[in-house]
Amino acid sequence: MILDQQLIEKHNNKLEKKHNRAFEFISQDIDDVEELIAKLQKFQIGIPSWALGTGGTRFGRFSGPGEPGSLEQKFEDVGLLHALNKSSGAISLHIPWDIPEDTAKMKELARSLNITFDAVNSNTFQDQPQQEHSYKYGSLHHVDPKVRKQAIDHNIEVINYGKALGSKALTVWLADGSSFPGQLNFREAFQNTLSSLQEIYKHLPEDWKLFIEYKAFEPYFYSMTIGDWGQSLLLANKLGPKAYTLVDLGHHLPNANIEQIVSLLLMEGKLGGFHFNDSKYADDDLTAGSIKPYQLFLIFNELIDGMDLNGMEHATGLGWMIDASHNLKDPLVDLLQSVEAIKIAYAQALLIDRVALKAAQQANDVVKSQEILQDAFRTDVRPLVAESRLRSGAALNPVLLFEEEKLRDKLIAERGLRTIATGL
Ligand SMILES: [Mn+2]
Repeated sequence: MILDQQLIEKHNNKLEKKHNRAFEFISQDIDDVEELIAKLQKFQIGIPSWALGTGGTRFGRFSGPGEPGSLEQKFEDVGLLHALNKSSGAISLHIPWDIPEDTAKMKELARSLNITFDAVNSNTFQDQPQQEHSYKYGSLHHVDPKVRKQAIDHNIEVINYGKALGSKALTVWLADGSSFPGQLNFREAFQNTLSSLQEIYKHLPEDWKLFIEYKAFEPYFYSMTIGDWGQSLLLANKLGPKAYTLVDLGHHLPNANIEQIVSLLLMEGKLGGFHFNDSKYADDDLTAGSIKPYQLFLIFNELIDGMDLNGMEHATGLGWMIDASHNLKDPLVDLLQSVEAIKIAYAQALLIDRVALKAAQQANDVVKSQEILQDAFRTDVRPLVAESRLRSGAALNPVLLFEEEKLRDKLIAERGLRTIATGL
């Protein structure tokens, strides 16, 4: 479905008066509001192809009506999101759930929808029907070289799809680990993983990045072979300059200080990408900012601080992507809410008085440091984010427009009630 631009204009006209009042009010206290708005306009968050259908849990999946039944329809959904918020201008493909058979046609479709290709993702955590060897006991870390070879070849195939589409990064997340003490020789598992990644790295084009994602537990419950940022960083350092660590917010043990991890990875020049989601317990796949918005803000504080120090462009310096697909909300509305929460946290972090914060830190002024951070966090920046959307030709309130115009009903009318998207 292609969104009629007139619907956005009609929606914006209705809300503009109230919005203008709110925007003028907040603008008075911001030194360079134009620069801030320009940064917000540029900031794009990639949408994963597997988040466009309702996510399941290990107990079941309750698919919603009108889900995208093909890769083309997934592209259209991302195009729809991007038309609504002008902040979701990229799609991240997961192979083999979403194989672009005709890459020229898919590129053309993406171009027509004004979206680009984010990192491509390999999948060696499930067995596919025609596959020779099983990944039951892991993939790149496997004790059997034949299994490792199969997993390496799959990753090279994913790179080739990405090359044809115009992606610039491969994300590797491994479900390799063990569930019982004694099952694995940790050292050999790590060394096998390293040598497998070295093979994949050889096939990475010069201008590509390899993102190594870690996860503390699940699907294995005793050890994960790339279980934390230390193990990921170790691999990235051994692989070379094109390899980076990728931080997924849901992949840590409870109460981990993710902002500190982000800070140190940026210091080492080894933070490559980011997967946004939120959680109460672990990898809950909930909407970004729905449970711990202050943590999200503190992470953006470190991201901006570290990126500015390294002279990195906020919008393009790291791979920004949502990785969440839960089982209750309409997936498109959920993604709109996630993008909004991410941009709110980014805008709040842009408001931090960094000179004053530095001075307070140097003076060991603990109270002042907290006041400076919380002053930014407690500022209602929604009019700034809305203004950036308005100037980009998007909707002032995308979630409201989606509901008012009954966009899901229109998708159901096009696709029917029973289409089911590929994914978890
Ligand atoms: Mn992830």
